[in-house]
Amino acid sequence: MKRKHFLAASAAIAGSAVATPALAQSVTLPFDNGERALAAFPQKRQLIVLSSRPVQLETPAHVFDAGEFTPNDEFFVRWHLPDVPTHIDPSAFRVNVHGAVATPVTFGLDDLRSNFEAVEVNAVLECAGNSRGFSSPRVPGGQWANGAMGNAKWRGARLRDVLAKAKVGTGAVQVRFQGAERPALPTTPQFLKSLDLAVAVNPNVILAYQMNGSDLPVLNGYPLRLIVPGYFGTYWVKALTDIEVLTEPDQNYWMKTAYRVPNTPNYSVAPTDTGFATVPLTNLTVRSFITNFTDGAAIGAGRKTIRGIAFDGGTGIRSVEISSDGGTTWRPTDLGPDLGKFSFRRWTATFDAQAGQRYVIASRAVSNAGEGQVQRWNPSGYARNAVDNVSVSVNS
Ligand SMILES: Nc1nc2c(c(=O)[nH]1)N[C@H]1C(S)=C(S)[C@@H](COP(=O)(O)O)O[C@H]1N2
Ligand SMILES: [Mo]
Repeated sequence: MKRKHFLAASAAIAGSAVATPALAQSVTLPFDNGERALAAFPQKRQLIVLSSRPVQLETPAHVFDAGEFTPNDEFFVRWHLPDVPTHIDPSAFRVNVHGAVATPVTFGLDDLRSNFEAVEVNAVLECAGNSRGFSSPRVPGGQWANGAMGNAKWRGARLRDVLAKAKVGTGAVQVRFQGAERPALPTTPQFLKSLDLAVAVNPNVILAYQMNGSDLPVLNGYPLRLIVPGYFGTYWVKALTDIEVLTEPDQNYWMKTAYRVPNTPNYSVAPTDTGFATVPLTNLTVRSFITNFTDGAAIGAGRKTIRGIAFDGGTGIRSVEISSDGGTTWRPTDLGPDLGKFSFRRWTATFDAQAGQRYVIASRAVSNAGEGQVQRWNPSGYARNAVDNVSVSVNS
């Protein structure tokens, strides 16, 4: 992509597509205060607007029925800081590797493309706060429904190969990542995330310059982002410009204070609990979704296919079961092709819809680690993976 393309894109961001009358449409997410505008931001189709400064866009549920991969132009967007990078010159772009290394190094995009083995991984990117809007009692934070997630084919260089060029020093414990955006106010902490060294050198962790076979959209971190398969999205630093090897655990706000969960079974506490210890959130929890019926739909009678997706934090899906009686009885579904242990996995089942009846359909997945979906609550609504119900009525 050429530079002028991004200048045009940034102009459109500055002009805020939300106000464009031709795109004035809205949706209501299924919880209180769920009214949202739909808008098409640069390089994006119409997505559900959670906020425009910072840009936070949710993928509509129907997209997850169309295929196991989420198209780039329908992939959700989440930034923490309002001033997102919009002027990116790919030929001038550099990522620095420094800190506890023998030789600090700087790479351009061509270096990363030509001088490192290109690897590909299918992996789900899910925001820790995905589905937070369903928390009961409600919790503060972005009120997402289930669209702060997506699955893509990521292509790039292994982080460990890049670190090897700099030669990580003895005493290194973590690696810290920084993107190109800067806070609007000096008192706002810069967005920084760190991985333990053992995680950073996992061969699945890559610096991605492609997503689903194309450049990353600007809003998803063009030209380069960190991919940490199995980990929540907060670690997947976008518009990556800086990699620092640390000899002490990172104490910055985004590691020490934000994105932590109760150190309790299932990261769960009672809403009245206080004083519990916390740990950093790491792996995704196992989830499944019904993708071809929406809650409250009216359907025709007869034999129906129920379709959905499932994923977990990196062991893969062992089974998905469905219920059409609100969870009283369960039966197996057929799993679709295995696209890798970090990917969405399709599942299908059939059920006989009797005229005039109402069905409460639910799905529940179990990972290869034996973990299932649980009802949990924590003050930030993180890692939600409760079993979802979809109620459908059959025309008589
Ligand atoms: N530079 C930068 N990278 C970032 C963030 C950010 O605010 N700035 N947010 C993180 C969070 S919390 C999530 S969920 C994902 C969202 O990625 P997406 O916008 O491509 O969907 O990006 C992560 N990487
Ligand atoms: Mo997130």
